[in-house]
Amino acid sequence: MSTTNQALADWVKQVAELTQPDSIYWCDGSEAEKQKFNKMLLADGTFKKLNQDTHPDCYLHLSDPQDVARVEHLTFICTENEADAGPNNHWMAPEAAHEKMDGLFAGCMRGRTMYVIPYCMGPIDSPIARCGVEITDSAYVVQNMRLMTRMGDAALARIEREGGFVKGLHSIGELDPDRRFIMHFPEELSIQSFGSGYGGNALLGKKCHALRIASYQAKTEGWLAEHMLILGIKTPAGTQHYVAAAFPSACGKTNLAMLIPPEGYVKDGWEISTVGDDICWMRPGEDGRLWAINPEAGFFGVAPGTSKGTNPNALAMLYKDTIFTNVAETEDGQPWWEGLDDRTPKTDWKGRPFDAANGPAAHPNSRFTVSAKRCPSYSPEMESATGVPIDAIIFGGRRASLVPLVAEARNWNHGVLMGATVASETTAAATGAVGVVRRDPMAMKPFCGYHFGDYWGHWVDMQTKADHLPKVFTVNWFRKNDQGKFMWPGFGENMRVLEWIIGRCTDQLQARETAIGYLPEVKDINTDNLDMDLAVLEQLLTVDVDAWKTEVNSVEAFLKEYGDRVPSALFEELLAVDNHLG
Ligand code: OXD
Ligand code: MN
Repeated sequence: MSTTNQALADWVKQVAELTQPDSIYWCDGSEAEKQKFNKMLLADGTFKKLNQDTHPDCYLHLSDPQDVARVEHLTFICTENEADAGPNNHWMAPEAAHEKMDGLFAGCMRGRTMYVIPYCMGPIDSPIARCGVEITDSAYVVQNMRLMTRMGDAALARIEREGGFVKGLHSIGELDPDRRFIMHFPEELSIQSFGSGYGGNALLGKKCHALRIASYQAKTEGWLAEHMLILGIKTPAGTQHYVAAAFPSACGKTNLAMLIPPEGYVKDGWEISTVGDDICWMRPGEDGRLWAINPEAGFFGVAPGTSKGTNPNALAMLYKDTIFTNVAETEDGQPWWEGLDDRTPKTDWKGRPFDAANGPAAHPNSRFTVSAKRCPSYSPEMESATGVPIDAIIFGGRRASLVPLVAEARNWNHGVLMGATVASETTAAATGAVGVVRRDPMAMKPFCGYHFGDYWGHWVDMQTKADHLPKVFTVNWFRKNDQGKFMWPGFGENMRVLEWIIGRCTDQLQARETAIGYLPEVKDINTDNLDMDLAVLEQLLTVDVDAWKTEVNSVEAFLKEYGDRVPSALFEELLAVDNHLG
């Protein structure tokens, strides 16, 4: 097979000359191809069959123990001008990066097959979607891309119709951490990744294309590529709303994306649907609203902690057609991870007999890869070419104190400030030290393909591109009391906060104006059937003026780290907060 797209044909030929594969295989995306690859991966030991009675078509892959996560210190943005990559990225000059990568790729596919994967990020017929081609020597990557993207003939046909595509070149090399680099060339719309087979480093459609390269494209073209879930919320009156939400890791993003509302809400007719769990591309529509697609087709989620209690929808989708990476196995060949249930696994993620002395049975970053269609809360709107209109953007962090349960931005720029200052806080429990605040603007710290100052400027500029931008909110599920106990129940109960947000978006609820934005009246948070002291809720909705004064100073110092590219609008909003605090 080949292609009528000359640029693609030339590139594949050039890569083959460099990498010297034994053969070249163009992926067509068919069911027959999927079966063929599964057989091949079983035969060479990359996949192990899990219990086919309880988990039909589920496979286990145990990776190289040194290749289990993204490698931010080896991830580079290679722009001509160093300043354009910003202090938020590692930078390498494109020429030097190409020289280094050419050296690594030279001859690296000898004795291997080179797979060409045409893929589309987003529904094939969506004008918001974009195509790419990943060349890889890993059949495991092919099987993951099959679940995570629309890949094969349909994507190739679109590339041949449209012309443009993002070039992604990947080789597992020798899986040597000392010969591992993830390079991005935003100005060339290309990615080169060597030495890792881990999802975030190797499934180039995901973080590399859909966030780092796409965020750069989005700035150039006037849209947004964000690290956000997309959630559908249908009210008992039958009105459909959509929210997009950004959370740093370990803040319950996948759980929120698949939330099951409390029983009373379900009885009343509220419905939650999942459009996306990780990435959101938003474009201004003719109506002035932001229209969003999930560029992905599947979920690449963290397994540990997923259970009937925390995320029943996620658990339900993992019984069929799923690839598990680095989880443990039970006696009867079922996948297992910490937090799943109280069984004891037989083997751990290194394939050894389980021994608690060796640490967790499943790697803490062990993953499942599964088609989004397997999720009980899957929204058919995931296939919509126009995408879904976003009513609210939510930024969440993990703050043990200070940040209220929910607050609404006064205006768009204030919302951008809220997003730019998202933070997670860890407590050094052993020493009793104060929480360390780690800022993760828009949860994009590892994923923004250019200078954060320019990125915030682009967010501010969206006002000139769309007349009906979503309202912006911050949420914080993680406040703790003096005894170190969580004050808000979280999980499905977060629905109560979503109801308030929808009430604000539809002008059905009043709010109190405070120095840090609009906050709910305690009475406006629905506490039906919730065993919660209203005094605690009141605490969660109180602004501590002194603590916020300190926060304002911390935010100012943080923004200044990004130099003179930070839009003045953010400092003006910060000053407004400061003035309101008195
Ligand atoms: C992810 C991440 O894997 O954000 O989604 O790291
Ligand atoms: Mn993510």
